[in-house]
Amino acid sequence: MEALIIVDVQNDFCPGGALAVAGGDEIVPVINELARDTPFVVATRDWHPAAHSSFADRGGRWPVHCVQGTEGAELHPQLDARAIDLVVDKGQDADQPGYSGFEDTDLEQALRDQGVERVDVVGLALDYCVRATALDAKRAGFDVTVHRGATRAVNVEPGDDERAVAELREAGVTVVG
Ligand code: VGL
Ligand code: ZN
Repeated sequence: MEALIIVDVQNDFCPGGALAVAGGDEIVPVINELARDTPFVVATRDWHPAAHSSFADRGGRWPVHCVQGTEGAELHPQLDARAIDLVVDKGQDADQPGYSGFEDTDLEQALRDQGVERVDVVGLALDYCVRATALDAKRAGFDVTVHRGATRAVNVEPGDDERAVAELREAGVTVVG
């Protein structure tokens, strides 16, 4: 059994959003196509409390983004909601960045309950939450593939995307175009 994990395809990570990732919206049609071909589809949401340690106003590295219940935290409107079986909210602990969809969530249990063995990971951002989610999936024992063309990177430092891909491969994650 195979699952697709769509990581953080939310308004705040798309152009016009608080922490916009270049080309973040371009991956939506690609993801919708993958979702149609996958039996179990999970969408994660970065879902921070209004006061979060990763926010610049609290000394963190990111602008305020994906605050629970705001429009910026909603999934991108063009993402095919009918194809999504489960939404997993993460990043709710004010003291942790909460990059991985497996961190303090029941995602692993939900995948096990479905009999999932292989997971495909796509979404935003390649060098943060996609990276962390794919690495945790691999650590949990799933067979993991990242579809790079269905991701975009923040690239705070040039080359962060390539470093993320190298690290994923090193960990045994398959990265395809
Ligand atoms: C993310 C930075 C801060 C992500 C989330 O979804 O990749 N990046 N919070
Ligand atoms: Zn965040």
